[in-house]
Amino acid sequence: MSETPNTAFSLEGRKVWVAGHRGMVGGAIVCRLAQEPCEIVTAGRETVDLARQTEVEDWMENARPDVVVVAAAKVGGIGANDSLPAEFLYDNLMIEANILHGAWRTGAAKVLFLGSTCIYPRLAPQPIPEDSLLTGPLEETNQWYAVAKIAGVKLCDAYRRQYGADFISAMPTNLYGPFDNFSLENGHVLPALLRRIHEAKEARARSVTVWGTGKPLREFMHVDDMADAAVFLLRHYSREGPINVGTGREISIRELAETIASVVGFEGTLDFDSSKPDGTPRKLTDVGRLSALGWQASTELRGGLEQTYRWYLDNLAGTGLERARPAAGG
Ligand code: GFB
Repeated sequence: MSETPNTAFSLEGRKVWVAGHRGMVGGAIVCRLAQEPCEIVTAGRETVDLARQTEVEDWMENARPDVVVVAAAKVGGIGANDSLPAEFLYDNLMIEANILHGAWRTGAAKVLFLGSTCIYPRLAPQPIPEDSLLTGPLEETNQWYAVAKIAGVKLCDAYRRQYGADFISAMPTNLYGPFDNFSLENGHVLPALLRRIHEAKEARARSVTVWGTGKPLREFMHVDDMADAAVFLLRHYSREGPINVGTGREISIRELAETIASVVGFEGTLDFDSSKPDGTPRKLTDVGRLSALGWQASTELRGGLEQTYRWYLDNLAGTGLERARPAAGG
């Protein structure tokens, strides 16, 4: 299949439903779409519970969006994934199945489903090409989330094949930015460390704990880049299978913690708690397919961290809150 951009899809005059607009990713996509000549619709959890099929069907029947972005999901870091397997599998299966089936029933012209690079095998070749999907065992800690997201990719493919529906799936690398979940136990590594290191600085602590050995490698992308890629893909991409969205650059957890300490201004030491899981050893996406279409991430990690830390200081630090918006899913 060719990588030639399909520029046929226009957002002009379209009604675009961003499912999961209260989450970090959905919220950023809503902001990015505000620059486009389309109408944006959203529905909070009080209006529609995305895990309930009849509620989703009724809402979609009524709203009839032309375009659907599936950014709603139960998400979290390694701790949450490992300790809430039923929620990560069940909630994500229900949310994606209800929305994708509803989009087909109501004749949506385009659907973008968002997954995660944890769909790929734990020991996939690096950088990870899209065609390594289902070629090996998954990482144990987040297999539940991964299986649900693989099912979402396959649902998109199945509706494409059987009904000719223009459903696409994008797999973002580890994302961060404003409106992230800054929970110390359940958040992803970047917001959790940003908060822990900030609190250690405020408490004038001599050291701060970092989970695991610090050796795993991860790729971090600012959520505004993801939102820009989402709009680009809606316009220019139409084919089966996942497409990776990342920066193509990786950093160890140790280096991430050191960079955060420098941004925050924490001068103490880092203690690595190897009783906590490392997760997958390396997860660098092959972004060749997306680059060939003409899109690249633009936010450097250091600048993105500085902006996110400023946002954290302005919105959450000292409030006792872990997030500024209710969780995604609705
Ligand atoms: O973002 P994270 O939780 O998840 O990062 P994954 C986990 C890595 O960061 C492990 C280390 O190597 C941890 O040992 N780490 C260090 C910490 N300190 C901390 C901390 O305070 N909190 C956290 N959470 N980790 C996720 C999947 O995998 O990737 C999700 O679990 C999703 O489902 C996401 O797919 C993109 O990068 O391992």
